[in-house]
Amino acid sequence: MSRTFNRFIIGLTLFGSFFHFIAMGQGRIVRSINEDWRFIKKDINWETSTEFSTRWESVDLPHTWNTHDPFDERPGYYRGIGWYAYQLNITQPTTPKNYILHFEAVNQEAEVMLNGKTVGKHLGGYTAFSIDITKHVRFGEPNILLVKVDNSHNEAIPPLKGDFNFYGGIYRDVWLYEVDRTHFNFSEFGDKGLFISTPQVSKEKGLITLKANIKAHTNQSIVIANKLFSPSGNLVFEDKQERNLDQGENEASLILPTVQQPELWHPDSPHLYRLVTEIRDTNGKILDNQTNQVGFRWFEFDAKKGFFINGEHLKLMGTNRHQDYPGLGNALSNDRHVSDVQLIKDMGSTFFRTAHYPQDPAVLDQADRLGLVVTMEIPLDHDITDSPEFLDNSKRMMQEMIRQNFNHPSVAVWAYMNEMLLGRNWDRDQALIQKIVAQAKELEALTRAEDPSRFTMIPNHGALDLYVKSGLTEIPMIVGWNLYYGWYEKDLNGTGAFLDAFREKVPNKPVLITEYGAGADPRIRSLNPERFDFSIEWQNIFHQQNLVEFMERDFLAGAAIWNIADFGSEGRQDAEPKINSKGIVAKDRTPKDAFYLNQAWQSKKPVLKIAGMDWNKRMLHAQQTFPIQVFSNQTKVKLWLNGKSQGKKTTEDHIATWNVPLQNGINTLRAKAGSLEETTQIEVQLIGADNIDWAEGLHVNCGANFFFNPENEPVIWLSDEAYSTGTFGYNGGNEFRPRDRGIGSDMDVYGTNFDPIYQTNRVAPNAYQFDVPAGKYEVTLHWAEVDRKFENAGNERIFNVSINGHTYFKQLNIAATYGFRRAISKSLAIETEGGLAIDFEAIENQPFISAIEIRKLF
Ligand code: GCB
Repeated sequence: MSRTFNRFIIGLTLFGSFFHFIAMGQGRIVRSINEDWRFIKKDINWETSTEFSTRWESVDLPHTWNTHDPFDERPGYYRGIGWYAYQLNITQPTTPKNYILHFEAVNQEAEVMLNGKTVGKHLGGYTAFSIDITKHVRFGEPNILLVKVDNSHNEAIPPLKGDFNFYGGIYRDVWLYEVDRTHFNFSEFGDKGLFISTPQVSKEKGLITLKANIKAHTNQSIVIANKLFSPSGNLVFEDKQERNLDQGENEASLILPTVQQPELWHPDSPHLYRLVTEIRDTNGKILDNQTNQVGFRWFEFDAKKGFFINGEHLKLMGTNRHQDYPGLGNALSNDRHVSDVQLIKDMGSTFFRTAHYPQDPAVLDQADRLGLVVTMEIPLDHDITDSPEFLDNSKRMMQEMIRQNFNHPSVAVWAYMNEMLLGRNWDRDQALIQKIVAQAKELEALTRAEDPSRFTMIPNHGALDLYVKSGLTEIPMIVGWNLYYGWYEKDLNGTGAFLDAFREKVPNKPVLITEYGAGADPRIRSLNPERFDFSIEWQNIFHQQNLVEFMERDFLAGAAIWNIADFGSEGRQDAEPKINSKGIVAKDRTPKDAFYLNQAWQSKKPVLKIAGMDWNKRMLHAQQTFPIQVFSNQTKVKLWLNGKSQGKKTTEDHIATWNVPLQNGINTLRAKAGSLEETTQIEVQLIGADNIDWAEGLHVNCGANFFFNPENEPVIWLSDEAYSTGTFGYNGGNEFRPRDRGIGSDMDVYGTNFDPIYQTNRVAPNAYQFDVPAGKYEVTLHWAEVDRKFENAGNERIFNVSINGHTYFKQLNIAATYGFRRAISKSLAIETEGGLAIDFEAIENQPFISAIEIRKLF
């Protein structure tokens, strides 16, 4: 042992535990090695490094080093090298054993060293890999396991791009297997050496076939014993088949006894059988064993009629799912994975897509248990590299994904390539498009060869003609479309027409909507929702319209919402920068309205939910009535406001709407449909002539059509309003609409977490008028220059601002003085005999204002 190594061991002896494996012929022993690792976020030369003991932090797996840096205001996050160390102690077994390390996923390149020797490497961040370390294990003394992890951009490894964070680290579980020297092979594809198929299933009969890959220590005879237990735990059959093995790897195919009248796996009744498979020696001693769940079901996708399971039609309605949680990055516990899948089920869904990569084994186990049909894909997102390495890596990922997840009854579709033609143009990019098509063909052929029992799919973005022309729509068995009509595309009603056009152009391919979604920031609410305002209410409108279009089309096999939960995406600059807010639940999994709306459409259980339940503190501009919606799958719903009936309504496409006279103070809303009942309380403050509490303060989000309620803040920012006597409002000017897609800027505004205040502006107002009584006021004016037209020196906006005739800001030049996209606030103490008039006078270009706060001091 080298000196360096000794020193390293000394540095690490505080952690690690001894594994006492007791060999009793009971088969394999499987243990996690997640606790008490050491980690350093930089590259080291481990042979010469002196930092082992002092500078490494103690971490548990799952772990990522990017929990926070993708979310700060600095562009980028650490994509580089990190090192992990673990001290593995293994006692000498009584009979020789093999030791296999199994990493569920490491993002994205891993080099594993044991006792100073490289024992394995793996490329790709979303699939598992196994390493047989037997030869390198030292019994009874510390074994030093080092893992070098690199999440740098690598042209040869998908994904090259993507609207999600490529968090680096050992972010899923690591396991140590102790097995007999003859065992199910842990192949180079990260699988467990046993592939279960159900090639014949009907209501009458179910047939299970097995392909076992067994590594034999020597030429020997073995028995493969299978026990199948029914969903209720009764033994269905016991089967034993003898095989002669040659030393090394052996393939064994087995046909198991037919199961009569199998209990079928279906979203409504996900019956799972348990199959215990053992390798025994001829004396009956168990050498190795594994247990798998088996589901008897059959799937069909039809271009005209959609999806069928076990011969029954089922519209696959569900969501997409990313592995992402605030403060954890991608390093979620199995409990969190499981509860996300539960959430999908709770919504009444029957389906989800693991976009854009294979996910944790816990996800698929839960999908099997809950009866959710899954489409799973490799992370080939938006771009390829035209290189043999890239294609080889993609193919390898595909094989790994398929072999590792083969036994899950929930998986119906294997997919690869997401939106490959986004931003491409046939005339300009024809050569590249053809290369993409060529890679697609190879992946398709490989997938069909690996698993003829499932379907293949490519999800595309909405450029119908381009995909058809390229030939990409002809390659997979199912075509997926990511459609954002009413979000990226203006036309809210466009989805149906798109689908019809596709059906006409490509009549023979089954079709799934693989994504549809609209961003919604739970802090933003609107009575006049519009596309791209990030209001909860626009998300509802978007979902409602799309759901109507989907249900009208029988040929559509199903649709998956983008996304079940909000997730981190460092490049995004939406209302909450760095977050993709198209989730129907928030980052912390609090449901948004759209969750309940979808539940009303999808669930077979009775649903009744008053929309906006979590918008329970409202400051509203006084008006006669306000809309209240109830989402329900019941036909008739009755509503009461403060004990007074508002009448019974028939739900239309699962929504009933009333206009109700909300009052100042607490409003109690009660909805009832049959025996279902829901009550909610909303505290309302109506802002009207002469009833403004100026001492409490008034906050106006200039240029905004929405209310902004920052979390844990006592403040509600009001939408912008034209002036009316006795209240407040603007006089002249326009909302800042820099893009054709909607209100406000798409920019991360620095120096604030309240970006929606600064992303929207009122441009060229003549004045804002506040009809305050006499007194002393604090007036705070907010600005951020977020209009790219005025970013550069020489073309800035310069203006004066006066209040009640006095010019407080002369030649104000926000961009030049404070910088572009930087939030600033200026407070003034002002005395008035009554009224505050804030006037804007242009000097260069048009003046603007982001927000105004008025608070009476005395
Ligand atoms: C897409 C992508 C997905 C994005 C989504 C969005 O089409 O497939 O990765 O996150 O759109 O929100 O823009």
